[in-house]
Amino acid sequence: MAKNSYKAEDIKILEGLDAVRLRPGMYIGTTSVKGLHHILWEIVDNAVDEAANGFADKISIVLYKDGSASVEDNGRGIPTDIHSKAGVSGVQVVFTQLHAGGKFDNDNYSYSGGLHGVGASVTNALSEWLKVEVYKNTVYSMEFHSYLDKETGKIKSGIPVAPLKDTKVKTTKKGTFVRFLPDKRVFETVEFNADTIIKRIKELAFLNRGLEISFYDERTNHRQTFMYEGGISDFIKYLNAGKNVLYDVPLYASTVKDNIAIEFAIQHTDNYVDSVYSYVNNIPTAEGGMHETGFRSGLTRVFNAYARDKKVLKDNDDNFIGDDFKEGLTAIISIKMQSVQFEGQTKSKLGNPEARPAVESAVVAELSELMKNKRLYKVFDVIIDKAVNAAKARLAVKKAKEIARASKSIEAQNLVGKLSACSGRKPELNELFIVEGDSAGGSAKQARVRQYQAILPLRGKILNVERKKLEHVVQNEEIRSIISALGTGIGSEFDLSNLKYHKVIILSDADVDGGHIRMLLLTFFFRYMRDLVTEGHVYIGMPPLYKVYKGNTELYAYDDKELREKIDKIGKGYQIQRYKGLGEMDPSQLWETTMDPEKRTLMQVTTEDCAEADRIITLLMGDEVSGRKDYIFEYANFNRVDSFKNIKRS
Ligand code: 1YM
Repeated sequence: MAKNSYKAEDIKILEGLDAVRLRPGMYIGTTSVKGLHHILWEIVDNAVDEAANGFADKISIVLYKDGSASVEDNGRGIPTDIHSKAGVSGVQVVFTQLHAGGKFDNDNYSYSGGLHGVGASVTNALSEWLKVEVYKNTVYSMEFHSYLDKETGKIKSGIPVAPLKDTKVKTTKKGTFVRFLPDKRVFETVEFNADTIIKRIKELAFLNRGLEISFYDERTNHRQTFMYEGGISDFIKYLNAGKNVLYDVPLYASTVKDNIAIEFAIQHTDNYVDSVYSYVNNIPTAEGGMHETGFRSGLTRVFNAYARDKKVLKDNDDNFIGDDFKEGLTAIISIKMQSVQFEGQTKSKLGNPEARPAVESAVVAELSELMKNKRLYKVFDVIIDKAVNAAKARLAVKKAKEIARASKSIEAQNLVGKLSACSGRKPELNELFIVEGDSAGGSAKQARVRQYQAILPLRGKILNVERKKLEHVVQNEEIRSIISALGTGIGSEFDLSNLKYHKVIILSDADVDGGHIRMLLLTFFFRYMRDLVTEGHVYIGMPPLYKVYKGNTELYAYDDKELREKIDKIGKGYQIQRYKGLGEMDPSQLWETTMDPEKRTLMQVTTEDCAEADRIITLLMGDEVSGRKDYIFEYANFNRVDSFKNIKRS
């Protein structure tokens, strides 16, 4: 090429940097503190790339008191020879030509990291000055300045003070050192934030196993170094600190597939949500994309294969779905590839379609390999076990939705024929008595204060919802009338704000049958209207067991101990009536002993520990007969309300 054509190219280069000056937002997104850090990351990215390509293992970042920042690595050093096309040194091209990263037609320079891919020249364009040193036996050095062009009145930026110079000063160091002063005229603030920088270099250290990144803040004398021998496995351990992990060592693999470097690590916790973080060329992809999709389908495929192999899934069973493997999953998927396309709202979604099959097959291949390792059987068994439970929960939710739909149609049909509603319209004052038997129901109807007390008599025992298929639950007439009376709906459609009675009082006999009805109702409430219980709306009415009377004096006793006290109180010549059922009381007695807010005793049902309540209900009302027998022999007496674990007197 003729010499004068180099000059033309030089002019074009300078215009390039002026364009950056003119519209910095186009190149770094913003001139806020975020943009300020962006021009630091452009330099750091080049150093990290050098490390990712295997030529450097140390990077150090320094913030100076004068407001400048420097980055140094121990790699090959930016090329110092003259670039054939540009006719200037490689260093000069890198710092003065836009999009210079990787433009040396060099296949080794494969992973260009910068977010916008604009490279170090943007940092130069937006700095008052920038200094480079390259260490290759001797120290090479070059400086760039910005200055005010007096002729045009405009600022020229990134102008070489002199060509790259071999200072001939001998050095045993290798690598590149870059120091720059961000231009106050460009940025809203020129104060670097140490916390922001530390957070990012920690992430970079996790993502680049073995790379040592040190940080020194001259302004505060703060020094910190990050280096993770375990890379993203250490990242996982860090993310899972404080959670209950299901196995100690994260599963980890690293491979190359279709020219894409793929690395992933996973570990499960007893959490229910997943935390999957993905990266492309060390850039977080918060919106996911092709690599994440491939990762998830790879996991689903390989874990399903394992579950079949281990006969957890029988021939007729459906495969687990992707979501079944998500519960408690903490994972990092990090890939490095060329020609990255970012998409999405925040440009943080990987668009390259080729990443998907590459990652999927890499995950399948690598995990299949690990599955052959006997020492890891336990780990995979735990993962499959977790999926089994997740699948069960998923199917239960599906059924609950069906029920909820059915319960809506119940409310539509007016099934409250048996209900004697109250006249008051304030749910917080209203009480619903669910009463065992028609005769007690009749007494209660006569005794009640119509204004705020409603009565729902139950004819027989209600269905044991624990042992019936869920769709049968909503077909049971007693249950339908309860759902209809309360107005809340059930299951996933349950809405406490529609509750028509803030006290729901179960009134059953103080005998074995009465106790049983109580448990059946509580089981139903707990399974399908849990908040009704946890929010303290469910009560158990306490009819007395005895009446002690003499002349006009009548005293009631709720248990044998109280009976002796009342006998002592009333003195000689007393008579005792033992109530076998609510039906034996006349309306006025029922009012006085059980319904009158002034005199009655109610037990409020609470479930402070839902998981434990759930376990006990499963035990007491479930299909597993032997467990129930054991429990009943040990603790339970259905005739004592306090056999239900967390009952409080109120
Ligand atoms: C403190 C910042 O920029 N290090 C760095 C940059 C480069 C190289 C080495 C490098 C790359 C290649 C060959 C190659 C860059 N070179 C270029 C370009 N640290 C820092 N260290 N030799 C050296 O990729 O082929 C751009 S960055 F374009 F000149 F090759």
